[in-house]
Amino acid sequence: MKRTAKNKSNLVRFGVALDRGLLERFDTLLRSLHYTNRSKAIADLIRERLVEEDWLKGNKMGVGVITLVYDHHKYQLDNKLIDIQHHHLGLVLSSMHVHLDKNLCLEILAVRGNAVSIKKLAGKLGGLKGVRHTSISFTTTDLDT
Ligand code: NI
Repeated sequence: MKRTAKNKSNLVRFGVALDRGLLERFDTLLRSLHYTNRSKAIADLIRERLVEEDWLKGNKMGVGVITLVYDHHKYQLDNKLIDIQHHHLGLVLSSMHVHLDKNLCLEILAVRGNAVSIKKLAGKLGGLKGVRHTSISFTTTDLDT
């Protein structure tokens, strides 16, 4: 039967066969994350994977966060970290510094650019002596999908 009502929604329903145990674990995760809608959770997962794929190709602009934990007693490390950021003004949007304890500092950088440039920057910062941990997370401003 042909639909007469105009459906402007792009929603598509499809069936997925999953292992029962896998689905139960997924539902447990969704409850812990306070998801009330399994469809939204699956759409979020797919979107996350697509964003990651675009980033890995390095050809799309994205925004992200570089997180660094470092020992501020390390000679000149603060200056080196700041110096590198000053040389990447096109990538670094903002930074936040947190004194974690007597020795450790947390530096959080909001960045915008392509994956290759941001990974390079994170590598430069994270490769300095005294940096204990570096992580990058990224997302996109292109949320049409
Ligand atoms: Ni500090």
